[in-house]
Amino acid sequence: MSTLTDLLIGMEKHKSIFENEIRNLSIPTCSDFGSSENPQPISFTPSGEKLESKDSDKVKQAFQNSFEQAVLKSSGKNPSPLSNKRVAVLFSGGPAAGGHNVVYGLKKILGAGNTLLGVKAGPKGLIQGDLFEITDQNIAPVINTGGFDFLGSDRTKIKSDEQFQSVKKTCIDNNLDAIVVVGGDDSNTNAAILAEFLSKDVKSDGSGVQVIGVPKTIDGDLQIGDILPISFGFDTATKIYAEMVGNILQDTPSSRKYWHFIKVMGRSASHVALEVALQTKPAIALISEEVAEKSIPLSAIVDQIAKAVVNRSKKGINHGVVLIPEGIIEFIPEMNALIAELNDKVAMFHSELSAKNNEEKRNFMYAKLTPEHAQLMASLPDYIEDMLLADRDSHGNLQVSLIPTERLLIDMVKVRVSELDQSAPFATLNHFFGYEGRCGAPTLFDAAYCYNLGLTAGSLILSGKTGYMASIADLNGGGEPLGIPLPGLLNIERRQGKDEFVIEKALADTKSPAMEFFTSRREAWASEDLFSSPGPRQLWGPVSRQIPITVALNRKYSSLDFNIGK
Ligand code: FBP
Repeated sequence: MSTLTDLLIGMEKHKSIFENEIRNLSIPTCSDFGSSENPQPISFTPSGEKLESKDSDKVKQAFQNSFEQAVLKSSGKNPSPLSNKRVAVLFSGGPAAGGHNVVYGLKKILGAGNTLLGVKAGPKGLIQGDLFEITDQNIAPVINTGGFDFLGSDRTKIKSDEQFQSVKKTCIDNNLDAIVVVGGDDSNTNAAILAEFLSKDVKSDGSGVQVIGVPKTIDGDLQIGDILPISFGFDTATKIYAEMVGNILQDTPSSRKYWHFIKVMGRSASHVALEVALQTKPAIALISEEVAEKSIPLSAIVDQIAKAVVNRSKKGINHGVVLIPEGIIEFIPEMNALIAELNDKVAMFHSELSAKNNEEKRNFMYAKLTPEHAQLMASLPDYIEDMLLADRDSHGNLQVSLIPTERLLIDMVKVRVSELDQSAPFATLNHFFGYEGRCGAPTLFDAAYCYNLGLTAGSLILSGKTGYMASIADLNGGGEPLGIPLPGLLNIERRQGKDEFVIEKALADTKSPAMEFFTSRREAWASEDLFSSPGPRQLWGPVSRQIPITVALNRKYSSLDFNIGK
């Protein structure tokens, strides 16, 4: 007879009761693909929608073989079955819940007649040629599970000639016909560039290797109106953060002693902060895009929070929650100008800086900056200065997750509250919710969305397409598989002192329905406790089919339900 300890040991290595149950969860599937268990590939036809970027002419010149602007939709027909294709899939950048189901969807749609290979550890693995075959047996344990551990991921940007040649060698050595890049804006930019580079002369007959992107990022900043309502991972991450913020909100009038300053991940855009705010209704939620648009200086942000603290204190409410988007520092006008200069100078003096300790780096940089920026930089606490000087990631992004903005705001608000009202109690705690939300088990939405993205990406490959990103639109309806031409999304942006083709991050629109709803309620949320808790995410039951509130409002859906497969 098995004992309780046997049972517990049996749950090791991803075999908890929960994990065993979710592997068997049936995954809602768009009707275009037929059944979830036995999906059939679709073929594509132009949807009538064309993408036009401000730099289209320059993109056309640079992407002569892969330039496309027409969005593709399902033709309602199945392509004549292709076989013997060898397809590699890789994860790129930060993890996001549902990635394993993209791979599962690809495996299902490619079927037994084609081979799916997994690239280990992201773009770096593609450069190094580190691939393995994905079988029905090795994928089975990761279906519906969170994380990217099946393949691993990294943030290598494929940019040097040598790296591009190594990728070509990997294609030749592994006899590849296609590569699927699962990533965010930067990784899909890389996918577009790879699609052009690999468009011909890779195989002995002079043909190329197809490249298809899949939109991943918890940040939600890879979204394109109705044709790409959201990237995968956003729903799971925001629901996890919302549960945690909801729990803290519930604690505040219980213990009645703290103001919690909670920074939430999301890099530059405030989609995550806005979504969590709409789900939980805290006293204050800052929105970076609004700060930039209205040119609100740091002192005014501090003043706004301090006044809310004092006003609530007058009503006997000495607690609250302030939600802070991860990247707000880049949107505060004076800080933005400083960071822009630092981005160029950190790139310019990279080797000199790398040999110095933090204090030496600061002093070195004061001498290189314009006097106005040097003065601003010196006025900041050391813990902020050091992070502003830290290395950018390989795509040239400031590593905003390392900047403790929540601490900076607490320090400054403390001073301002005591200036406004010395009797207002102001005890604080700070939190950063980021890594907690990226690898949780996917919500039913992310599980379904990702499986269908995998089916769409596989169908694009089997239809011979390259340079497209898979998408599922009309989430409130039955779900519509689309192919979005990556070159149509490219613009020119200045990165690390150079002009580069990039897919621009989709920032939160301050005039969007979601923002309008938020601004119509925030004063009420600031003046008294009106918070609510969305609770833990559900995979079964009445709330399991909810899409993000911001997506439903902005896409003007009539409900919060996703109806894929209904
Ligand atoms: P991606 O853009 O690669 O999806 O990454 C998202 C993110 O979680 C951001 O929200 C955050 O700023 C960043 O990754 C943190 O990066 P790292 O994992 O390298 O610490």
